[in-house]
This record gives sequence, C-alpha cells and structure tokens, in this order.
Amino acid sequence: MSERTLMLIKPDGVARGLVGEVIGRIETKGFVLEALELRILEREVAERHYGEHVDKPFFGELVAFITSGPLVAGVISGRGAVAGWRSMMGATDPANSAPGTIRGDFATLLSENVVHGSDSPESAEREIGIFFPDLAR
Ligand code: IDP
Ligand code: MG
Repeated sequence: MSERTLMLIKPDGVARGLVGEVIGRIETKGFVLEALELRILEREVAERHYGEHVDKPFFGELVAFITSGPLVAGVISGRGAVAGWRSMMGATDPANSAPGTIRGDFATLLSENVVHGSDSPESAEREIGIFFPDLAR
C-alpha cells in the first residue's frame, strides 16, 4: 500500500533557501523521508536521470542546470506518494501551476521550477536506483 518516489529540490530551490519550506511541506503532509542528501550531480548521472528527454531541444540546458550547483535528493514514502508528491509540486510550467503548489507558490520559470518528482511508480524505482543504489529493489 505504501509507495515511494524520488524527490529533488533542484539547484534553484537550494540557492534560494527553499529546502526547509519544501521538506516542511513533505513532513506536514505526512509522507515519510526514507533518504535525504545534499549533492552536486555528475553530468553522467544527470543524463541518466533525464534520459527520457535526450532528444528534446532543451536537454542540454536541462542537464547544465541540474548539475550547476548543489541539489537535495530524497526518497519519500507513503500512500499514493508518487501522485501525491506530483500534486504538491504543481504543473511543470509555473505559469500554469496552481497557487498552493510548490511551483505555483515559488517559481515563474519552466527551466527553474524548484522541484522534481517521479511521474510513475516505475519511474520512481528507476530514479531511486540511480540516486540511491542502496535502496534499489
Ligand atoms: P516534470 O519535471 O514536471 O516531470 P518534464 O516534462 O519531465 O517535467 O521535464 C523535466 C524538466 O525539464 C521540467 O521540470 C522543466 O524544468 C524542464 N523543461 C521541460 N520542458 C521544458 C522546455 O520546453 N524548455 C526548458 N525546460 C523544460
Ligand atoms: Mg518528468
């Protein structure tokens, strides 16, 4: 019944001092933090993580940005964690993210939209394996 998902606070979120805000929302929602770590991504790890976007015109920009500074990576768990965390994040483009969501409250730019969340349970297991091999199933 419990599900897990990968959560990232992207370099813009860390640089802007939003770590406590984002983690606080996860905790008050009732999700459980299974792993949490500040790190700078290697290019190869970023390219694997965003592999589904390799043919998109923004891929280079995306990898450059996600490796540009420290980010916070975490695994969160709970009932409906994948969809629940995506819902807390808000729509991908902050121009369309509802107020009350993280992107709706804290972002204006599509390329700097503060957070990441896996888009399915299958993606979550793939992404958790990339960031936290010790937690792979
Ligand atoms: P998601 O983060 O909501 O799952 P995806 O479509 O998987 O959205 O895209 C990954 C990330 O790539 C987005 O969060 C966003 O920061 C960035 N991105 C998506 N589309 C564009 C674009 O058209 N230009 C620049 N960056 C984009
Ligand atoms: Mg995505």
